[in-house]
Amino acid sequence: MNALILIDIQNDFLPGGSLEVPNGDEIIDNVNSIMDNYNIVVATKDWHPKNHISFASNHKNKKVGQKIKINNLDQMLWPDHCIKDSKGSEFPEKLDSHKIHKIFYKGVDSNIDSYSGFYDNGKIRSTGLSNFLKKSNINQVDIVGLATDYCVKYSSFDAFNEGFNINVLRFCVRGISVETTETAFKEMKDMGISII
Ligand code: VGL
Ligand code: ZN
Repeated sequence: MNALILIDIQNDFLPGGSLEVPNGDEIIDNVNSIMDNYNIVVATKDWHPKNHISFASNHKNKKVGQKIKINNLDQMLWPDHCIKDSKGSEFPEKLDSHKIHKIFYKGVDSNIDSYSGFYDNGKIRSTGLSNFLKKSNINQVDIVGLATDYCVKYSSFDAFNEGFNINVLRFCVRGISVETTETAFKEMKDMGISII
């Protein structure tokens, strides 16, 4: 049984959004075109409270793009994005979201960020995604979405470590910056993840 995981395909990560991924909108038609090839389609949503620690606006004298340490974890500071129940956190209209069987929410705790769709950055809280896939007898997982260099990368690492066979589909992912995206593809390959 196979599953397609849509990582954070949300308005704020698309051109015009508050944390836009360059050309992120190019993946939507491609993702729509493959959804019917899977037994199950699931999606993650970045889903932050307004006071989330990853927002530069919640720290005095800090700017977007600065890296800080919080509880010994590296934290990049972002513009406010994907605030729960906001327009920016919704799926884009063009996405065939009626084909999504279940949505998993990440970054919901104000005190810790969560790049992976499986666990938060401290590996403390599970989103339930892994259990859901295992209960559904999924062994093959294809990963698509935004952004290659953050949430797609860490979701693929966790999927790999959870024992799934995984592919990251290059024509259905885009990254925030060219450099970190190149590094992300290399790290994924080095781990044994196939990029197809
Ligand atoms: C993401 C930065 C902050 C992502 C989420 O979905 O890649 N990046 N929150
Ligand atoms: Zn976020």
